Amino acid sequence: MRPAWHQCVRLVSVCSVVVCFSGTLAMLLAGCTETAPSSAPSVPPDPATTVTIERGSVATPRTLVVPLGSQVTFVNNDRIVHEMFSDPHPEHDSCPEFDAVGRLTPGESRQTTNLVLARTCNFHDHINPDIATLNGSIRIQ
Ligand SMILES: [Cu+2]
Repeated sequence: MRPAWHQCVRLVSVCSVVVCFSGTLAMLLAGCTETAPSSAPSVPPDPATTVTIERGSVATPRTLVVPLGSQVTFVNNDRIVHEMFSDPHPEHDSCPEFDAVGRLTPGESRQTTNLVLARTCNFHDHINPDIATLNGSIRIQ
């Protein structure tokens, strides 16, 4: 027995409602993701606790004095990779907090973990350990 014409019409309209509904849902979801903030506004690094590398050397003061418990941000604004670690080279065991920085590709930045011991941490670029302008020290007090 052939389905009656009105049954086909009803089937088609049910299908269109489903398609329409899922389309609307997709649009709503897309709208939600588009209107949601893409990312929190980036906070510029605090110059008091930031070491910036540019054109093959540390561009900010190579000696910083930071408060106990703070973190130091290393920013690589150079065109080449740098690997920032604490002295001595190659053991890097004087200030393990610096292990969190390590390899920085151009444009990348990373923080030490919290510097919770009052002391002076000397650092260097593990790729260029003998380049004095890529060495520095952080006094934690
Ligand atoms: Cu090293």
